Amino acid sequence: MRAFYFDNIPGDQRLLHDSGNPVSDDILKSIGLLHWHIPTNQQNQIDTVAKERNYKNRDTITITKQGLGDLYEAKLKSFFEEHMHEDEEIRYILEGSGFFDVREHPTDSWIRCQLDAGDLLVLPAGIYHRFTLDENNMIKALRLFKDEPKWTPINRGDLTDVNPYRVDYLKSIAVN
Ligand code: KMT
Ligand code: NI
Repeated sequence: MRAFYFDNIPGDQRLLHDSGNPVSDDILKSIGLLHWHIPTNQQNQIDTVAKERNYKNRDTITITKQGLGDLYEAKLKSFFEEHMHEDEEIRYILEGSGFFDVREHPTDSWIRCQLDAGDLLVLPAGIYHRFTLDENNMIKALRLFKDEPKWTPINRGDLTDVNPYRVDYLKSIAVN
Protein backbone atom coordinates (compact mmCIF):
# COMPACT_ATOMS: atom_id res chain seq x y z
CA MET A 1 0.00 0.00 0.00
CA ARG A 2 1.27 3.42 -0.92
CA ALA A 3 0.09 6.55 0.92
CA PHE A 4 0.46 10.17 -0.12
CA TYR A 5 -1.22 13.50 0.47
CA PHE A 6 -4.11 14.14 -1.93
CA ASP A 7 -3.46 17.10 -4.20
CA ASN A 8 -6.93 18.66 -3.75
CA ILE A 9 -7.06 19.51 -7.44
CA PRO A 10 -10.66 19.38 -8.64
CA GLY A 11 -11.34 16.75 -11.30
CA ASP A 12 -11.93 13.04 -11.78
CA GLN A 13 -11.75 11.28 -8.38
CA ARG A 14 -10.39 8.15 -10.12
CA LEU A 15 -7.15 9.85 -11.12
CA LEU A 16 -4.12 9.49 -8.83
CA HIS A 17 -4.21 13.01 -7.33
CA ASP A 18 -0.69 12.52 -5.96
CA SER A 19 0.66 15.76 -4.47
CA GLY A 20 4.19 14.30 -4.53
CA ASN A 21 4.32 14.26 -0.72
CA PRO A 22 4.48 10.73 0.66
CA VAL A 23 2.93 9.83 4.02
CA SER A 24 5.05 7.79 6.44
CA ASP A 25 3.96 4.72 8.36
CA ASP A 26 4.38 6.69 11.59
CA ILE A 27 1.77 9.18 10.43
CA LEU A 28 -0.58 6.37 9.42
CA LYS A 29 -0.07 4.81 12.83
CA SER A 30 -0.73 8.13 14.56
CA ILE A 31 -4.25 8.22 13.09
CA GLY A 32 -4.90 4.59 13.98
CA LEU A 33 -4.56 3.00 10.55
CA LEU A 34 -3.29 -0.57 10.30
CA HIS A 35 -2.12 -2.24 7.12
CA TRP A 36 -0.43 -5.41 5.98
CA HIS A 37 0.48 -6.95 2.67
CA ILE A 38 -0.48 -10.61 2.35
CA PRO A 39 0.01 -12.08 -1.13
CA THR A 40 -3.26 -13.48 -2.44
CA ASN A 41 -1.76 -16.98 -2.71
CA GLN A 42 -1.13 -16.93 1.07
CA GLN A 43 -4.63 -16.30 2.28
CA ASN A 44 -4.23 -18.60 5.27
CA GLN A 45 -2.42 -15.60 6.78
CA ILE A 46 -5.71 -13.71 6.59
CA ASP A 47 -7.17 -16.36 8.87
CA THR A 48 -4.36 -15.71 11.35
CA VAL A 49 -4.99 -11.97 11.44
CA ALA A 50 -8.75 -12.57 11.61
CA LYS A 51 -8.31 -14.89 14.58
CA GLU A 52 -5.94 -12.53 16.41
CA ARG A 53 -8.26 -9.57 15.96
CA ASN A 54 -11.46 -11.52 16.53
CA TYR A 55 -12.94 -11.00 13.05
CA LYS A 56 -15.43 -13.85 12.97
CA ASN A 57 -17.26 -13.18 9.74
CA ARG A 58 -16.52 -12.14 6.20
CA ASP A 59 -18.03 -11.67 2.78
CA THR A 60 -16.88 -10.56 -0.64
CA ILE A 61 -17.80 -7.38 -2.50
CA THR A 62 -17.15 -6.83 -6.19
CA ILE A 63 -17.35 -3.23 -7.29
CA THR A 64 -17.82 -3.11 -11.02
CA LYS A 65 -20.62 -1.91 -13.23
CA GLN A 66 -21.58 -5.56 -13.77
CA GLY A 67 -21.26 -6.53 -10.11
CA LEU A 68 -23.45 -3.71 -8.77
CA GLY A 69 -25.86 -3.30 -11.68
CA ASP A 70 -28.44 -0.55 -11.15
CA LEU A 71 -26.85 0.41 -7.83
CA TYR A 72 -23.46 1.21 -9.39
CA GLU A 73 -23.61 5.00 -9.72
CA ALA A 74 -25.40 5.52 -6.39
CA LYS A 75 -22.97 3.25 -4.54
CA LEU A 76 -19.91 4.95 -5.98
CA LYS A 77 -21.34 8.31 -5.02
CA SER A 78 -22.05 7.25 -1.42
CA PHE A 79 -18.62 5.59 -1.03
CA PHE A 80 -17.02 8.93 -1.94
CA GLU A 81 -19.07 11.02 0.51
CA GLU A 82 -16.93 11.75 3.56
CA HIS A 83 -18.19 9.45 6.34
CA MET A 84 -17.34 7.35 9.38
CA HIS A 85 -18.58 4.06 10.83
CA GLU A 86 -19.23 2.89 14.38
CA ASP A 87 -16.96 -0.11 13.81
CA GLU A 88 -13.68 -0.87 12.09
CA GLU A 89 -13.73 -1.03 8.29
CA ILE A 90 -11.53 -3.98 7.30
CA ARG A 91 -10.79 -4.66 3.66
CA TYR A 92 -8.53 -7.23 2.00
CA ILE A 93 -8.08 -6.64 -1.72
CA LEU A 94 -8.43 -9.82 -3.76
CA GLU A 95 -8.34 -8.29 -7.24
CA GLY A 96 -8.21 -4.88 -8.84
CA SER A 97 -7.37 -1.65 -7.05
CA GLY A 98 -8.77 1.52 -5.55
CA PHE A 99 -8.21 4.45 -3.21
CA PHE A 100 -9.22 4.94 0.41
CA ASP A 101 -8.85 8.59 1.41
CA VAL A 102 -8.56 9.19 5.15
CA ARG A 103 -8.44 12.44 7.11
CA GLU A 104 -5.23 13.23 8.92
CA HIS A 105 -5.71 14.66 12.41
CA PRO A 106 -5.47 17.46 13.41
CA THR A 107 -4.60 18.94 9.99
CA ASP A 108 -7.73 17.55 8.30
CA SER A 109 -5.62 16.89 5.17
CA TRP A 110 -6.69 14.05 2.92
CA ILE A 111 -4.27 11.12 2.83
CA ARG A 112 -4.77 8.87 -0.20
CA CYS A 113 -4.10 5.15 0.36
CA GLN A 114 -3.56 3.27 -2.89
CA LEU A 115 -4.61 -0.37 -2.52
CA ASP A 116 -3.82 -3.29 -4.79
CA ALA A 117 -4.34 -7.05 -4.58
CA GLY A 118 -2.90 -8.40 -1.32
CA ASP A 119 -3.32 -5.19 0.68
CA LEU A 120 -5.18 -5.47 3.96
CA LEU A 121 -6.37 -2.21 5.51
CA VAL A 122 -8.05 -1.57 8.86
CA LEU A 123 -9.71 1.81 9.35
CA PRO A 124 -10.55 2.47 13.00
CA ALA A 125 -14.12 3.23 14.02
CA GLY A 126 -14.73 6.97 13.95
CA ILE A 127 -12.15 7.98 11.32
CA TYR A 128 -13.45 10.16 8.50
CA HIS A 129 -12.80 8.58 5.11
CA ARG A 130 -14.09 7.92 1.60
CA PHE A 131 -13.48 5.38 -1.16
CA THR A 132 -13.17 5.51 -4.93
CA LEU A 133 -12.32 3.15 -7.74
CA ASP A 134 -9.34 4.16 -9.87
CA GLU A 135 -9.18 4.19 -13.66
CA ASN A 136 -9.24 0.38 -13.76
CA ASN A 137 -12.85 0.55 -12.56
CA MET A 138 -12.65 -2.76 -10.70
CA ILE A 139 -12.05 -3.96 -7.18
CA LYS A 140 -12.90 -7.22 -5.46
CA ALA A 141 -12.44 -7.19 -1.71
CA LEU A 142 -12.99 -9.33 1.34
CA ARG A 143 -14.91 -7.47 4.06
CA LEU A 144 -14.14 -8.76 7.52
CA PHE A 145 -16.21 -8.02 10.61
CA LYS A 146 -16.54 -9.03 14.23
CA ASP A 147 -20.22 -9.81 14.64
CA GLU A 148 -22.91 -7.97 12.79
CA PRO A 149 -21.60 -5.76 9.99
CA LYS A 150 -22.10 -2.10 10.95
CA TRP A 151 -21.48 -0.55 7.59
CA THR A 152 -24.00 2.26 7.72
CA PRO A 153 -22.03 5.28 6.61
CA ILE A 154 -22.51 8.30 8.86
CA ASN A 155 -21.72 11.34 6.78
CA ARG A 156 -19.61 14.09 8.29
CA GLY A 157 -21.51 16.92 9.92
CA ASP A 158 -21.96 18.76 13.22
CA LEU A 159 -23.88 15.84 14.72
CA THR A 160 -21.27 13.32 13.59
CA ASP A 161 -18.52 15.39 15.18
CA VAL A 162 -20.10 14.61 18.59
CA ASN A 163 -20.94 10.96 17.85
CA PRO A 164 -19.53 8.90 20.79
CA TYR A 165 -17.52 6.69 18.41
CA ARG A 166 -15.98 9.79 16.83
CA VAL A 167 -15.17 11.25 20.25
CA ASP A 168 -13.64 7.92 21.38
CA TYR A 169 -11.59 7.75 18.20
CA LEU A 170 -10.14 11.22 18.81
CA LYS A 171 -9.32 10.22 22.39
CA SER A 172 -7.64 7.03 21.18
CA ILE A 173 -5.24 8.92 18.93
CA ALA A 174 -4.57 11.82 21.31
CA VAL A 175 -0.93 12.23 22.29
CA ASN A 176 -0.63 12.00 26.06
C1 KMT B 1 -17.02 1.41 2.18
O1 KMT B 1 -17.70 1.10 3.16
O2 KMT B 1 -16.65 2.57 2.00
C2 KMT B 1 -16.63 0.38 1.24
O3 KMT B 1 -17.01 -0.73 1.43
C3 KMT B 1 -15.80 0.78 0.10
C4 KMT B 1 -15.55 -0.28 -0.87
S1 KMT B 1 -14.67 -1.70 -0.30
C5 KMT B 1 -13.34 -1.87 -1.41
NI1 NI C 1 -16.60 3.53 4.88
